Amino acid sequence: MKKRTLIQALGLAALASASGLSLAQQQPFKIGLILPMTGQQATTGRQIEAATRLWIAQNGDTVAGRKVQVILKDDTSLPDVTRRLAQELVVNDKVDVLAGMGITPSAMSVGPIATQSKTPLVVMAAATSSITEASPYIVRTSFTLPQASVALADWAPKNGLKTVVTLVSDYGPGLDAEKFFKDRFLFNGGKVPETLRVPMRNPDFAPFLQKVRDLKPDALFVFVPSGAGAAVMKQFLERGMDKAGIRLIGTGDVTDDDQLNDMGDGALGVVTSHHYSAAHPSAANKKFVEAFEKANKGLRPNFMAVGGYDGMRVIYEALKKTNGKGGGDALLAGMKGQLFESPRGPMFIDAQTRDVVQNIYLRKVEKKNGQLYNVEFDVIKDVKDPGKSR
Ligand code: VNL
Repeated sequence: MKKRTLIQALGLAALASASGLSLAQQQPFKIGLILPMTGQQATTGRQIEAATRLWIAQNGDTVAGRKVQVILKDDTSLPDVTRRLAQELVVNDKVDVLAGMGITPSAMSVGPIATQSKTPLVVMAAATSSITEASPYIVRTSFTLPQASVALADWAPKNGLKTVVTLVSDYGPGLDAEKFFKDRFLFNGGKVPETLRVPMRNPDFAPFLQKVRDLKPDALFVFVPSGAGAAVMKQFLERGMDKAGIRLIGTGDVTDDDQLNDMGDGALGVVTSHHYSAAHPSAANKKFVEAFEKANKGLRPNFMAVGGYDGMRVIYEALKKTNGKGGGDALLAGMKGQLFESPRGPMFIDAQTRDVVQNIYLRKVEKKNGQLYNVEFDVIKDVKDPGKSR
């Protein structure tokens, strides 16, 4: 009996080594996914969680013979909580990869943990340029505000907009949007009579919009984080700013696909620049949107969902390259330089900066089949983050 057990054990060991499996590989590969599932940024968490579930449903939960396990934690978008959760995931759960990061302060707070533990951190949402410099283990699959803002600063003066007031959320991505829009717009001969900043938490846009109305620029450029766009749009229209001849422009965060359809016809004609639209006309995107909506009671995927979906691809491909072995440095190496077709279009992880290189599209809100969409009308190809050359 004893002998038989030993022989069986040896047989299993031989089988395991023949298939290249070590004991460590029989442990699940753990992804510590930290998202704001409640609180002000909950829509971002919901979108990314749904996208990671869709990725796994479509691609399986086993990669190179290794079972993948996602451990989801809600940081309520408070960076102190993000940091504590990341610490616990690394120390107690021994996760192989950290991922998520709904807002910039969350991503920044986890940078040192990623570095010290040599754990790759895949930033799926946050979009301040400098995030990738917070740790050599950070890889980004979302976008950067400089990437999105410069395109619009080139478009605006060619389309009759000579004076533009900026209105941004007063933290990392907003300051990036303001700086990169303004610098480029001034360079192109435009005028920026005022730069306005609203608090990130519980913003009241009314006093700022009143000020814009009084200044009467050709356009108002807006950056607010995903989820806040509908409030801006509502107050912009309620104040009759459009009727006063002021156009609303911005990065695509303001006409977020998550909310756009509820904004009403007042949103028609709003021009934004961004890396993803649910209306992006490719077969890959059509398939993605249909599957996402089907799996989520008709919820339309937004740019956050795409950041999560592509983040999962980057993790899966890196794990494949290590033949299921993993290891922080090997995974990081496997993430660098990935090039693939995303639902957003072609995308590339720059091996040097670990940041995303992608197309930026100019889009206009139009009605298609009774629904509002950001319809792309121009593209700037393979845009690197302009923030990296500062
Ligand atoms: C950030 C940037 C967050 C863009 C966003 O929505 C967004 C960020 C939550 O870096 O904090 O749309």
